[in-house]
Amino acid sequence: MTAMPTDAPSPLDVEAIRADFPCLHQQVHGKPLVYLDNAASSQTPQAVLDALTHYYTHDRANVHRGVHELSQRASAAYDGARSRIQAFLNAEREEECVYVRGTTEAINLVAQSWGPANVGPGDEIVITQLEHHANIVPWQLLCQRTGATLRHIPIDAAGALRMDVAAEVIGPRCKLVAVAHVSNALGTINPVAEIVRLAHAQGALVLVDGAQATPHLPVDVQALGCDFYAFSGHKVCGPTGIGALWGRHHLLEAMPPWQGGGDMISEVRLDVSTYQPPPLRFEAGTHHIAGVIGLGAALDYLMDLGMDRIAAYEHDLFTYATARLATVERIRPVGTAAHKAGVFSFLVDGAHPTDVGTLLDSQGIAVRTGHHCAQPVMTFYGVSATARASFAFYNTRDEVDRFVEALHKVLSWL
Ligand code: 7TS
Repeated sequence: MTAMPTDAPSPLDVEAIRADFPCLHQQVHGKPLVYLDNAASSQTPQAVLDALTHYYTHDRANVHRGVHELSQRASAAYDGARSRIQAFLNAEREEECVYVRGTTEAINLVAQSWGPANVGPGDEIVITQLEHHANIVPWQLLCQRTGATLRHIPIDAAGALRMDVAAEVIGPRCKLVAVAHVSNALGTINPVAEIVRLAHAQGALVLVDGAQATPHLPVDVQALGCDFYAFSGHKVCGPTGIGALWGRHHLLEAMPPWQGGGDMISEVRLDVSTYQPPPLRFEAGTHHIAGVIGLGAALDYLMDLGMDRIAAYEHDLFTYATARLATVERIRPVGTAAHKAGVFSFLVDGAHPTDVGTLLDSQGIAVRTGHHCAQPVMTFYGVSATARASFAFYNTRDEVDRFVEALHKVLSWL
C-alpha cells in the first residue's frame, strides 16, 4: 500500500455523508434517484433542515427589534451566521459579509450601488464570454445608465479564457472586471488571481461570481486578491433565497445604500436620513431570517467536512466520470478546459438535449438541459442548448456508472 502524503486531505466517508441527505434516498420513475443537477441547486443535509426547523419551532421572531427572548435568540442565530461566511471565505472581517438573496442580488447590489458612483461615460466594464446571465445583464444595465462600454474576454475552443488577449481587453479605462470563478455551463475554473493582477495594474476592481466555485473549492478571498465575491446558499447545501456578498470594507463603506427601509438606517427624519455602516446599510427590511440561519448551518457542515477534502474527492470522481463518459459513442463534450470543476456539458449526435434529459429522467437520472443562463457560451459553440451533468461530494462512482448505463440505454432509443 502506498502511504498517503502527509499533506493530502484524508478521504471523505461518502456513504456516511449520503445518510445526511434525505432527498437523495428516493425512487424516481421507479428507479433510484441519481441527482446530477448540483450546479442548478445542491441538496440539503439534515443539519440544515434541523436549523430551519429549530428557528421556526422555537425562536421564530423578527431580529434586531425586540427585547423579548425569542427575538434575542433569533437575532443571535441570525447575526452568528455572518462569522460562518467570514470563515468560509477567509474574509478579514465579518462586517465585510452582506446578506443578500443570492449571487444575482449580490451582483446587482454592486452594479447599482458602487456602479453609478464610480463609472461614467467612456469608462469600461469587462466581463468574460462564459458568464452566467446574472454576471452580464446587471453590467449591461449599468453601462446603459452611465454611458460606459461593456467589453469581454473571449474563450477558446476548449472553453478556457483567452488569457493571451486579457491584458489588451483590461485597459486603462477599465473600472471593474466581473468574472466567474467557475463557469456554470462548462465547469472551467478561471485564473482569477491572474485576472486580479491584470485588473489592479490598471486601477480596476474585480468582482468574482463564486456561485459555482463555493460548492467545490476552498475559497480564500484574501489570497485571490479580489474586491467583491458573490455566492448563493442553495448551491452550497443551504436554503434557497439567501446568499452573500463579500466586499472589501473600505469599498463597502464608501458605497451608497441601494435599497432604503428599516434596519439600514441610523436616524430617519422626514426630510433626510443617515445610514448604518456596512453590512447593515445594504440589508434594508426583514431579511430571510431562517435562510440566514440555514446558510450558517450549511457552511458549518461544509467546513466540518473540509473544503479541501471535498475538492480532492470531487476531482477524483470527476476524473473517473470524464474517462467513463469518453467511452460512450455519439457523445460530444462541450467545454474541455484543462482546469475544470464538477460540470460535464454534452451533446448527443442526432438528438436534442431536451429529449436526452427527458429520457435520462425516465431512468432516474436528474441532469439539466438548456442554455444554462449562459447564452453567449451556447452561441460560441453554435448550439442552443446542451445537456449538463453536474456533480457534488455526495455523488459516487456507482452513480457515475448508473449514469453511463442509462446513457447507453437512452442512445439505443434515439
Ligand atoms: N452565477 C453563476 C455562475 C451561476 O451558476 C448561477 C446560477 C448564478 C450566477 C445565479 O445564481 P442565483 O442563485 O442568484 O440564481 N446557475 C444556475 C445553473 O447553472 N443552473 O441553474 C442555476
